[in-house]
Amino acid sequence: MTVSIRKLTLAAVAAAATAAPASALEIKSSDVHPMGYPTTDAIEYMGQLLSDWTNGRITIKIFHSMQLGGEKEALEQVQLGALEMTRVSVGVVGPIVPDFNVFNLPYVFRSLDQMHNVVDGEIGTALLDKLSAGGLIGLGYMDAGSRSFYNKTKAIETPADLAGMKIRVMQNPIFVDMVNALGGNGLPIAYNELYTAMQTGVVDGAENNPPSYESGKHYEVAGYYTIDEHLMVPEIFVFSKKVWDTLDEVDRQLIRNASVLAARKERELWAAREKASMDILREKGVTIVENVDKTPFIEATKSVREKHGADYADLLKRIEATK
Ligand code: GTR
Repeated sequence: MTVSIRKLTLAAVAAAATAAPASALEIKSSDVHPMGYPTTDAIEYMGQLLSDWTNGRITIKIFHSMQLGGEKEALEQVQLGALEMTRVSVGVVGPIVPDFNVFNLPYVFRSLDQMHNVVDGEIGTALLDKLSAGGLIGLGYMDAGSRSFYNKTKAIETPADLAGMKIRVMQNPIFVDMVNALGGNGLPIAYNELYTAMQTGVVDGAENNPPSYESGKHYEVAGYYTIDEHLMVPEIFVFSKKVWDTLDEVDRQLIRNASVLAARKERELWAAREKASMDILREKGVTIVENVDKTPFIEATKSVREKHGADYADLLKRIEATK
């Protein structure tokens, strides 16, 4: 099933060679993460491939580390065509293409394999296609593991420990409802404002995967981490439809081929980084609650799956049936 790197490269080079001379294209792409993170490194790799295939005619310039602000703004810029590309969490895509919210429901996936089979299969492709109605071209998915709670005051063992805690979530009402259903107080705040929000006590904590918690140095201000894995939200990288419509077919194919390889690269980098981040967190003395009983977390969030999943019953059944 998987197309080899060699095939994609040969096809891309052949396409580039037979094409009429096309104009130079610098793709500006943003990411909230720093260089050295799986997502930014994968996009850098994509840029190298494009540049190699076209003798430097197509390049990617990465605006990393929140240089262009948060993810909501980045998506708006891409919709307007002011920015060609961005890599974001599906968490902020739900408000643009509601079907994506099926991936934003707590405990919707049983395993990483199931999530991979969903995004790599018909469901994942159909959802990417829907993005064009929102002015975006979906290029591919990236891994982001599972998200878990962290805070500055105590080790969370059960949902009851979240009582009264202000927890930052991504800007999507589902996540506010999720934290509230667990007994906490969910507050939507942009990622680029989170560290300060925790430091100054605007919130008591947040939730994220180990690489984000570690690379954002959030453990410095919130040293209790509970591996309850309430969300497994994939990420996507998208191109501006406005710009895409001006590109010729050859360039689009080159970008598509490089995207397949970039997504594959990120998946490899992700698995390694997740382990490395957990090691760093242990080394830094973070209190990590592992082997937590997930049952009460799953039960407490049932109402969220029911409320926000109601319009997508068929889609959810197909996800459930995916191995
Ligand atoms: C990270 C994700 C980012 C961003 C961030 C957040 O895991 O990679 O794209 O969504 O979480 O919590 O805002």
